[in-house]
Amino acid sequence: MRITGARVIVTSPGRNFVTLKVETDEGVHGIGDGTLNGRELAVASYLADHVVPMLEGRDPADIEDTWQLLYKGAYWRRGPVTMAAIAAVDMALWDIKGKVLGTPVHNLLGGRSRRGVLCYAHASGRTIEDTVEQVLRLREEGYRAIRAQCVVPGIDNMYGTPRGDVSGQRPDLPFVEDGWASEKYLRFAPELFARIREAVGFDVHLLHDAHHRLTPAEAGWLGRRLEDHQLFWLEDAVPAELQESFRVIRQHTTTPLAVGEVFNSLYDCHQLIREQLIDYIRASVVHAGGITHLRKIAHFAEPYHVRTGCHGAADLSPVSMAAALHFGLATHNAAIQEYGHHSEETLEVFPRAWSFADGYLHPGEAPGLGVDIDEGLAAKYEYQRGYLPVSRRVDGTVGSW
Ligand code: GCO
Ligand code: MG
Repeated sequence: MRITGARVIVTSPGRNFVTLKVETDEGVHGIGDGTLNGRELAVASYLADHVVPMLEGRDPADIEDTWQLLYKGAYWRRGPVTMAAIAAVDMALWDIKGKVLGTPVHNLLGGRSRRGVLCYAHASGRTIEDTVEQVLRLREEGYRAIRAQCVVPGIDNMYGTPRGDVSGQRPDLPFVEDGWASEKYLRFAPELFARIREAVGFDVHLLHDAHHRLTPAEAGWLGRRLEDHQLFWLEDAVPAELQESFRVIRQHTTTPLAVGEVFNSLYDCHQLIREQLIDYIRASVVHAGGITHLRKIAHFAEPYHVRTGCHGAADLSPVSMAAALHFGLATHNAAIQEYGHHSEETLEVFPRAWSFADGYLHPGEAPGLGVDIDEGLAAKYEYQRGYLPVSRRVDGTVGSW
């Protein structure tokens, strides 16, 4: 069996997605996600201009060898663009292998470790009351784990919350600018979780994302004050380029720590894992080199009591979600999966076997990844240039969004 070609499909059903479709001489095809939010066309070009010519004529069964060829063969290593491109190929090859063998990808990864993959949904409010109400509604819908984010009084626009008044935003910029003031947030967040716990009690997991904006000392302070509210995790408390900064946080709190959605490889997190500085690694199947590399991260983490909680915001396509769920069903130390809901238009472009029931996601039993792309429909949604927001502190300096 040989790969005859591969095509990059860029579509924007509400937001941009980059999909690779790999075709073979036996008529079987596989698909993979290579979406990098805000920098999509860099991956599309990396794939079309540099990777696709290397795939033609190869046996799609040799997944590990193809991975090594694309990783080591480029000489230039790692980074989100490279690793998302490799991931797209990797997912497509696992998809093909499953289809050829007539079995779901999770069966190729060792079979089922659990009944379904625990997932968390997002509650995001402008006020504490609003956020509490959303948590209650999501619990009613069957979610057993819920991430809660709320606008902090005095910081009108910030990550993870509904946008407020943006009339003051500069019209000459293609991106929006959010604000930030750590001291306001630090006083507010413990109050938010106290009020949520009062309303829902302790029979639901609560999560929170600080989105890289604190210093280690601030994160330790916050983690300690959240301990009584028993969070499932505090995510991205500090930017993690400096892995040793998590030592400081660890010394001050036992609130479980999660990090890694912007990581691309095991080399970004080996110290965090080896020194047990975190509890959950959030690397995703698309931004960390596909199923092949994500498994290596998970296996490395297992003896250190670190479990996975893969990034799954809505800017990772339904193809990524399928791959993450096969990985999550099979991998023993996969703890939870983020479930950022896709728009109806997106779900129509990507017909899929995966589903949600009673707090758990399941990849389904279809051969391969169990997800496809409707190319006719995809062609109707043209690429739209888009940027992530930028965050500025009170004095105007750029911070981490
Ligand atoms: C999360 C993430 C996302 C990212 C987004 C960037 O926890 O889901 O923080 O919301 O910000 O995926 O493209
Ligand atoms: Mg996050």
